[in-house]
Amino acid sequence: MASAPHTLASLPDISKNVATWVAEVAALTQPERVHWCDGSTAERDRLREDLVRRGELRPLNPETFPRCYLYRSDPADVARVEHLTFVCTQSQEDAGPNNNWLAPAAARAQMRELFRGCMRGRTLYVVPYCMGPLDSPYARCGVEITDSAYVVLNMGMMTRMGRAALERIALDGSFVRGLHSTGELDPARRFIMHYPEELAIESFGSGYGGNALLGKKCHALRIASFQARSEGWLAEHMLIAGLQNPAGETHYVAAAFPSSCGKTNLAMLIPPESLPGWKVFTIGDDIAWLQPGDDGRLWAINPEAGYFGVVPGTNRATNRNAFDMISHDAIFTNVALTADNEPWWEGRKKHVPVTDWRGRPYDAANGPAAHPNSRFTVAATQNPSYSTAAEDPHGVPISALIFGGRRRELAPLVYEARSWQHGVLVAASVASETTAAATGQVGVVRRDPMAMKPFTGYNFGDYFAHWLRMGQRLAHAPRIFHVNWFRQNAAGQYLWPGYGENLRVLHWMLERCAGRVGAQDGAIGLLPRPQDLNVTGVEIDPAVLAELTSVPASALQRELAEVRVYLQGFGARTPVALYEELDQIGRRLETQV
Ligand code: SAT
Ligand code: MN
Repeated sequence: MASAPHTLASLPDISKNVATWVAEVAALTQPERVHWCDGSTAERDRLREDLVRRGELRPLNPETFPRCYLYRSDPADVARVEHLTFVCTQSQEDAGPNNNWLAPAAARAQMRELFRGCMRGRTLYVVPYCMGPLDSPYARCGVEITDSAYVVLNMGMMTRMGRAALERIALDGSFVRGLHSTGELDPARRFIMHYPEELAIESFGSGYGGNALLGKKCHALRIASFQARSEGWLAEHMLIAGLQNPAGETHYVAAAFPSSCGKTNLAMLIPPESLPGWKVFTIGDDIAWLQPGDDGRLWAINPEAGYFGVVPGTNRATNRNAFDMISHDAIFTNVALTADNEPWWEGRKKHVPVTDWRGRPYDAANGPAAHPNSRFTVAATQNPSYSTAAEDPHGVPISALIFGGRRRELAPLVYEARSWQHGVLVAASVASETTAAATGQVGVVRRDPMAMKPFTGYNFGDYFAHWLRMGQRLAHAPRIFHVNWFRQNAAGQYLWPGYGENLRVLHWMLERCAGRVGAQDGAIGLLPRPQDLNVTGVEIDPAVLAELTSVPASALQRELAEVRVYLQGFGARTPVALYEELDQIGRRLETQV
């Protein structure tokens, strides 16, 4: 077995720790060779060529989709597997009812047997990566060991990967240890374990997305949220965008929606022609690390360097920026193919599919041509609305935090929380219909506090308390809003046009932050009055607008009762302040009815 990395001699002690760990893992997993990734283009090209030669990666039409590739995952490995994802803290209470739990020693023992000899005949890749700008005090590093070249290619686009990250690790003195093997892709032998107290992750049996690209959900959310609690910051499932109004003022917002609810679209929104002078800049589309600044404001960095976005539905009308950025240098996972060897997905207007995502001749009877959770991977710098503020080591100051979900009923288009404390209740009460981003039934409403249900690495009761404490540390806390782009009428039609028109809602929020626009006091929170929303240039019936900004009292009453029961599920760890907020809304509701 070739092992000693050529870089080792020149590296300080901490990297020798990396090398010791790599040697231990290699002894257990028995790879044929060990490759330390340097993150160079030459390395990337070689990995790509290898995968193409082995038939695992397929080059797409070089004229229309230059340097784009198709990857087909195992048909039983197409989404995150929440029921096989565990948080292994010493005490079960610390993981909370929001996580599956196993005792760390038991989980380690079980994983050890799965990993034993699993890389025989394969290459072990050592992938050092940095989450956040390399020179940011808020960035954190990790090393992922994986036997998947596809994972290496994706990590190379999604993170700052390679030699520079290893140098940063030497400065930091610590790193998150992530061990990943695709194993035999047997769903019965698939586990994603997190050991937040040891800053470690072990993932076996999946090669897909958040199960396998360990920098993303495993590190930047589950492990980081745990670290953030003890260090006094927040790791959140949020896009970050800069909004420039026609007067030239730019404000930054961070918004949390569950997977596959439009974060990527909002982060790179294109203002409609009827809203001239507006510009939207993207800082990030999925994860935000938020730190209180010396100035009392909340500052955000995007720990990622690329996007792993949902492909279906992307076209020139819905998201021209996304459509343009995925037309070159992209990896497509589980999309269909046209006769011209172009990628195809539901919602792509041009062409027709001839081969489905599994590689079979396309037949509508088999379901959609592209998998509903098919994804693109691209470097963030390919986005036409990419902002270089994403590279600012201190991040950007946040004016508004936005929460939302996919809800047919109840939740109005937008409302504002009365205070930080009320906002924490609003965020903790988020519920959304499930999507194809995780395996399981699609379209059932479930509670998804802060859109972090699958991603908080500790007890939600403690998490809510941490959020409340963070507010106390912010002299100029962002305002908190809730949105719902997905409200439907009785006939099942969407009431709000969505996409670019969502900027009208963001406009109201920014005007609220500036104290320039009014609101009406509703039991649920502060709602725009019809005259407060800028609807010039969009066709929307005043009656529909009234419906969108109203909340049926009986439904809200039911919701309050459900939220109370949900919060009680975290026992004594739920902060009393959240019940006080619930009581207050209940009282307002009574006096209103
Ligand atoms: O599979 S991922 O977790 O990377 C994507 C998502 O669910 O948001
Ligand atoms: Mn996500």
